[in-house]
Amino acid sequence: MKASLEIDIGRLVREIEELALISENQPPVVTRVLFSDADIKGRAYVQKLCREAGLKVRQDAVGNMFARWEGRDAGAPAIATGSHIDAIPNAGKYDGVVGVLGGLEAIRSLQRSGYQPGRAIELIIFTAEEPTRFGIGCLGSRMMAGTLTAERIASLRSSDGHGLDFWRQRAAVEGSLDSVRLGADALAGFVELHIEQGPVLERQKVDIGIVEKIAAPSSLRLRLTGVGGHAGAVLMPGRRDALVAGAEIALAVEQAALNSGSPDTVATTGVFRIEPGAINSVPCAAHLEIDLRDTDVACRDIALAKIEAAASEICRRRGIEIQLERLNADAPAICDTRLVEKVVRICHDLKFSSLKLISRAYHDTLFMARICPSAMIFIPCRGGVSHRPDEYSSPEQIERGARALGEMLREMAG
Ligand code: HGY
Ligand code: MN
Ligand code: MN
Repeated sequence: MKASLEIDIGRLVREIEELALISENQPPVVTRVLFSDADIKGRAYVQKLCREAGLKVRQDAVGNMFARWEGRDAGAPAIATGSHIDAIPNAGKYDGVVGVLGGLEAIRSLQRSGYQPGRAIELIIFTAEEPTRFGIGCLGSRMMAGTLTAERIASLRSSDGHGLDFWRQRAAVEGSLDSVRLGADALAGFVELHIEQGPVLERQKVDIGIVEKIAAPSSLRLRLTGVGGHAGAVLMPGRRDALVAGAEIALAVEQAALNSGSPDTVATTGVFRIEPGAINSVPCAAHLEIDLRDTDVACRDIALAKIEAAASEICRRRGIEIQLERLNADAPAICDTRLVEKVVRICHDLKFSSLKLISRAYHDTLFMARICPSAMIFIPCRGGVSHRPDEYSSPEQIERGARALGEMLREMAG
């Protein structure tokens, strides 16, 4: 019987707390948007920890970081784990970070046990899992999977109008972008540790979630242009108020999800900016970003078409000009059944209760599953809360996740 792995949970929790202090906001609020000063500092912090663990660190042309533990079988494709450290505005400490620092601690616990991997083991810190910078999530893993054309990459714009090259230069990330794509046999397998970002595991008092499927995400960006003017002088008939048109669209978004016929359809108008934003000035423009998902891609696509049709009809009726951009509409990911069964058995051996479930949040595994057999290990988070400063998983929950991950890596690396 293999010696069971010892996770240094004290150290892991300290590192999670230290990384949480690297934020664009005051603690406990974490914000670390792609290639911001906080993101750049956070990346340097994690790279330092990886080097201290004796891992060889490299970075690709879009900033995906790879920390590698060489295997005995140098020619064999590596296996990998990892997640992200970028964080949306007003976020918590654990989303993504548990998979990065928990992945590093899983590797260190294997090193301490005297284990020598057959295949190399890579810890991947993905670029821009969050959509905040460019409106599209999983930018780094999408490009590793080769799902974005050169034109699409060139068209990426942050809200202040800058393209990807501006942000890469800011972060001293260089290289040709078409070198990011991984070859079909680059990796033999991938497994990501992540907080559930939902209430199921806590409600059912289960230690470990084993993801079978990741829901199908899509997002829209709308630019509405009306006619501004003096709030006192412009009478109501014939107004072309961009905010009110946007508000009607946001209600149509909610209706499309409520009336989709599927309890798994979720739709959110998460960004709604107006111009000029003065109390006594009729809004002349509105910028909306809409997030729509479902576990069933056909259902998602019906709701997506409904939202696009409603937005056009509302703007036509209100005399508002609309620019509508579909940023992404991705297929769901199915996790590899053999890896799923491995996690089931590892949990059994470790005496952790486990439950197979669907991930309603998307993750880099959504795209890694297009490159190699992939799986996800979830741990509970308090109240299912995430993308909020009060996001929380206990040291015991994190330790169980890291131990299950460590055993998984040991099996996958042979
Ligand atoms: O939005 C998501 O599902 C992920 O947390 N970025
Ligand atoms: Mn997130
Ligand atoms: Mn995440």
